[in-house]
Amino acid sequence: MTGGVGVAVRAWAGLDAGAQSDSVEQPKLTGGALRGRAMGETPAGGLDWAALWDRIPGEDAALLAELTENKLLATLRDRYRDHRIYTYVGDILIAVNPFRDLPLYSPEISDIFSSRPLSSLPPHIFAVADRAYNSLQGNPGKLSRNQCVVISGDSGAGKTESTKLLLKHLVRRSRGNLQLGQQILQVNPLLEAFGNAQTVMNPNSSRFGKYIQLRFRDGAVRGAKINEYLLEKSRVSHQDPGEKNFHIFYYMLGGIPDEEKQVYGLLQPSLYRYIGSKWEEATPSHWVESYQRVCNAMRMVGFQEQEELDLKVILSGVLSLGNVVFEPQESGGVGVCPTAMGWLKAAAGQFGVQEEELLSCLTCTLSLTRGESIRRLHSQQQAEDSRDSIARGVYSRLFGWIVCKINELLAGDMDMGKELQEIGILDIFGFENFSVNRFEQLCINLANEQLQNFFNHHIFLMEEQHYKEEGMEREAVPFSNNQATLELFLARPWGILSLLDEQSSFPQATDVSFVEKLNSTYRESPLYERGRGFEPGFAIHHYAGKIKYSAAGFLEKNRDALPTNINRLFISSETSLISILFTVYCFAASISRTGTLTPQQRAKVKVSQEKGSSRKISVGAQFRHSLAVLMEKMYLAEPHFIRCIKPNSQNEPGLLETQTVLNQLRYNGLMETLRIRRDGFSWRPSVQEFVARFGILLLTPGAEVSRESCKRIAETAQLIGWHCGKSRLFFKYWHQDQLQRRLVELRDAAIVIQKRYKGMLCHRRYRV
Ligand code: AOV
Ligand code: MG
Repeated sequence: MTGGVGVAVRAWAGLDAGAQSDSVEQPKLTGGALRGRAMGETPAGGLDWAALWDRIPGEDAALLAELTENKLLATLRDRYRDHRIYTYVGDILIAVNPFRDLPLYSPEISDIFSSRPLSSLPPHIFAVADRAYNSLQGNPGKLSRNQCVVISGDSGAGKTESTKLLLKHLVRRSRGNLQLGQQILQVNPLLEAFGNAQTVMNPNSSRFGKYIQLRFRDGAVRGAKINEYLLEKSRVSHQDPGEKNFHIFYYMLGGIPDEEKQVYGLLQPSLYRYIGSKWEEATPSHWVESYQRVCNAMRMVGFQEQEELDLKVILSGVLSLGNVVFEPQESGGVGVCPTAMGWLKAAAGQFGVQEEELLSCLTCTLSLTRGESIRRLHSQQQAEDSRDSIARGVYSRLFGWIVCKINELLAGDMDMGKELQEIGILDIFGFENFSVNRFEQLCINLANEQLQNFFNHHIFLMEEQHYKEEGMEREAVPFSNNQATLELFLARPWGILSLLDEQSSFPQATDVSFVEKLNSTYRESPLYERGRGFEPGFAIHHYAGKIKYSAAGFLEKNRDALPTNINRLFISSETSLISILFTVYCFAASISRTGTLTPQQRAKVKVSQEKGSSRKISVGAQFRHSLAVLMEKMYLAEPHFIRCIKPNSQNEPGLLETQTVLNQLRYNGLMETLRIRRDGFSWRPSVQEFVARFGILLLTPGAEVSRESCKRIAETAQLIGWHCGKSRLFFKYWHQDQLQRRLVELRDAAIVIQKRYKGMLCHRRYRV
């Protein structure tokens, strides 16, 4: 153990240094270090946990003497073996998933990262949060750049856990409105219950992406906002082998007492097709607890009693609807009818609509041509597709509504007109490669492609561009640029999403004609491969490897059409939440502000729905738009990167598979990052930004914004090896910590002087 920090950590975290002499092979912990997650596994090996705080070489891989892939891998492996899961590559944090609880995240440890120079502490996720927080603090009265933390990595690599840890530290660090801080942390069970599910890669996989914006004023959290992306709603009606539906269904079925189930019209779990055999495999004991946690979170978020009731009834309705199965009309009649009316009756009751009207939406399409109403009867397949699309539509609107309610709660006092500073945290679904990859995987992998591009832009391209602009001669570091792949997806009018939209707008187009269009358009592209033996399908060379996509269902999912008249039917539902959910569709903007609609808005929506005047945007186009908005926000912010690594594909603690990790290091471009972080200047503030933040070190009020001032500031902080460009300064990543340390020293000195001065005044007054 080196120095006072280790001792302090040992004491504050409740770690007993004498654990080695104890025959129990567990760390001795008090306080909150191990609280919170039930991993089922306890740390073993008679470890001296406090030694995790020793500073050892290798914690910044950019400083390794030998810069090879093997050396980086060996460093990560050695550190992982010793439970040192965090390693820096310059200012980028690599986090290798421990798949077990480690005593690294207690409030006391959080306080250490808030109060000590980060350069004196080992790599840690709290350090990243702290750096982002410090960078928000400009000179008093001046707003500094917004910050964003970008967390990337494969599915199950630890992004969502990392997000929670960042939030935990930031909330504690900012010491703003305590209640709001707690609420920010407590909404998570609600989000995860509705948005996460078990997949073959991760038992708690996020099936939506989120960008959490924490908003600050004067260093205190004043509000938060969650933006959600692309909930994988197809999971409601279909799950591949080894996968489950969204957690909430299991929590509800396992957690609601039998007598209460009647209120919602819930029956035996195994009866439901959308749950079906997945029920038997599962152990429902912890679902009772999870259900309670979700209910508590709903109350905390401020759901009215009626809303909570409606929500559960609607979820039950989704399950009932899933059981409506069709067969051809008896006695050779045309069209289809349900095999049994019971489930239809139940669903109609739960959705608060007339049974006949719901049936009509499922079994036929009504259209208005030249004032004449035309009725087209559905085939069995069409009726079942309509059923599933209604179930998915209801569920995804419910999820959107929950996020709106959460945002209402967390809005805090953000609307008081004053500008706020922001730290955004991006946690999206990780790169996915299943045995069958569908439209959802294409969107998820496109989002990851976009993130990789953002990373490349900041780490490689911007560095190069700044050197050029500022007249500095430096050799560019070659890296694998994925711009062409991104264009293959997003270019207009020939990118995959545009071609998908084009095909989706032709009523007679099919998934096969879509693939034919792709085959002919990308005949020459090295990034595209025709499907061989898995028609209709195709393969794309992503930055993380080649992925084969099955095109089955692409057009339908992109169109995302609900049966005609379902909007009208649901808007007039007696279950008021259903009515809200389908009204929101037209008034997304207003609802996100208020969570509900005024009677006038409702009436307006009803008219526009009846006229059929609401224009439908495809799922692909919506996703492209929300990605673009997100990227715009992120490009304006100062980024901090966390690369999560999955050490093995079995989610086992203590096991690091060389090839699995090596692949991730390769396609994340970490070797190139290492090189550029060693040789380059990763922090490149403008002269204005720099003087605004550190001018105070000159101890003269209103330091002049000039290169001269910058040089004096750097001298004061004794920085070595930095460069002064024409309008920008070029620093090594550690210089920022050095400067920050000087600021803290100055602040501490000022506090001491202030106290002495006050003491002198009191003393004098006493004497008078
Ligand atoms: P992901 O967010 O990257 O996957 P998660 O954050 O859900 O991955 O992590 C997967 C599992 O790894 C968690 O449920 C924990 O059991 C474990 N884990 C991750 N980080 C830690 C940590 N710091 N300490 C202890 N256990 C951890 V996905 O959402 O599937 O892309 O879509
Ligand atoms: Mg996740």
